[in-house]
Amino acid sequence: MDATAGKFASPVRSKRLTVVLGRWLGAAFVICFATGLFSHLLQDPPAWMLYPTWPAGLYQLTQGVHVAAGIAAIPLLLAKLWSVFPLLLQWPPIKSWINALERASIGLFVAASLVEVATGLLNTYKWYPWTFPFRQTHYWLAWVVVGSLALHIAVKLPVITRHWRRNGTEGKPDERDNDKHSHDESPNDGRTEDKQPAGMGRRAFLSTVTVTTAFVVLSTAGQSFAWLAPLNIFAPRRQNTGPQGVPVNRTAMEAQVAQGDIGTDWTMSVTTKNGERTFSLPQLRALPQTEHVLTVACVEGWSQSALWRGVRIKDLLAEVGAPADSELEVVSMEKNGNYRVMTMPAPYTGNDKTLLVLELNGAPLDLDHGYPARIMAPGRPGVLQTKWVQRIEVL
Ligand SMILES: Nc1nc2c(c(=O)[nH]1)N[C@H]1C(S)=C(S)[C@@H](COP(=O)(O)O)O[C@H]1N2
Ligand SMILES: [Mo]
Repeated sequence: MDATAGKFASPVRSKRLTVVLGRWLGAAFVICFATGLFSHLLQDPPAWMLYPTWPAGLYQLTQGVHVAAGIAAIPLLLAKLWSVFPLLLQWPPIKSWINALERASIGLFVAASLVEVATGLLNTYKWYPWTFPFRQTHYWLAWVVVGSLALHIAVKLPVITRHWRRNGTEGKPDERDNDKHSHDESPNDGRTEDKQPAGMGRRAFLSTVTVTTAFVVLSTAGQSFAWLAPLNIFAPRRQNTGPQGVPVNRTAMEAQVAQGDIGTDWTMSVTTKNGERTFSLPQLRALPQTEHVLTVACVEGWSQSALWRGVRIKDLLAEVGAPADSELEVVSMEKNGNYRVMTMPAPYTGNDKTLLVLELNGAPLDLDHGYPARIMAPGRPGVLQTKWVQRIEVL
C-alpha cells in the first residue's frame, strides 16, 4: 500500500458503497440524458420528429425532472468521488496499458460530468461566466458523459455485479479471493471489504447523502411543480411572482422592445402565398377569442401555469384562407436575440390550444409578457413561446 492513499483511508469507503452511489448517480444521469435529449429534439427537430401536444404539461414534467435530477446528481457525484478518492492517488499511477486507458476514460467521465452539472446549475440561475454557447456545449458534453459512463460500467461490470446486492461477497470466499487477483482495482486502495463496523458507517454515510440529495431537490423543484412550491427556498424562480403573477425570463427592456415602439397604430402581419394581411389590435380582439390554461415551461426548469386568452392560430389562418395544418414562421418585434424567429410545426398550428395570446389572467398582456401579442402552444419549451409577435409567415 502506498502511504498517500493510506492517509485518506476510511472504513466507510468500500466497493459496495461505490456501487450503491453509482446506481443512484447512474439513474440520475440516464434521466437527465433522456429528458435532455427530448428537450433538444423539440428545439432542433429532425425531419422525423413527432411533437407531443398532449398532455400539454409534458414538457413541464420532463424539463422539471431534468433540472431536479441534474441537481440531485451534484451531491451524488461528490459522494461517489469521495468514495473512490484514494484510487486517484494509487501508486504507481499506471499499471498497464489497459489500466492507462481505463484511467483516462474515468478521467474524461469525471471531468465531463463535473462540467456538465456545474454549467447546468449555473444556467438555471442565468449566470454564464464563460464564452462558449451553453446549449450546444451542454448537449455534446452529454454524449461524452453517457459514452464514457457506458464504457465505465462495462469495465467495472465484474465489481458492480459482485457488490450489487448487500453482502454480495460474504460467504463466498472464492469470489472474494478472485477480487485480490483482479487488476481492475487495487485491493490496497484504502477501502475496506464488507465488515460490520464499516457497514454501520456506510449506512450513516448513505443516510447523509440521501438527506442532502432530497434536500437540494425538494428546496428547488418548487420552481417547476406547484405542489412543491411551498418548499422552494433556493430555486432561482418563484411561482406566482412577476407581472400578472407569471415570472419573466427576458424582459421587454432586455429584448429592447419599448412601449413607445408600439403606438396605437401597431399592426402585425400574416403572409401567405396569396399575399399579406395586416391586423391591428382592435381587429385581433374582434376575432373569436379562446382561452386555455397553459404552462410556460422554461428550459431552465421553472414553469408557471396561467390563463391565456386570444385568437386560436387556426382561426387566424382560416381568416387569411390558409390551411390549419400549415407550418409557420413567427417573427418577434425584438431586434436581436436567439428567440426572435421561431418555426411552428403543423401539429402545434392545428392544435385547438395554440393561441395568439392577447390577455393573461384576465387582463391585457404586460409588456414583459409579450404585449401586444404572443404565442402560447401546448407542450413546447418556453423559448419557443414567442413574445412581441410582429409577423406570421405561412410556409
Ligand atoms: N421574442 C422573445 N420571446 C420569448 C423570449 C425571448 O427572449 N424573446 N424568451 C422565451 C423564454 S426563454 C421563456 S421561458 C418565455 C417566458 O415567458 P414569460 O416571460 O411570459 O414568462 O418566453 C419566451 N419568449
Ligand atoms: Mo425560457
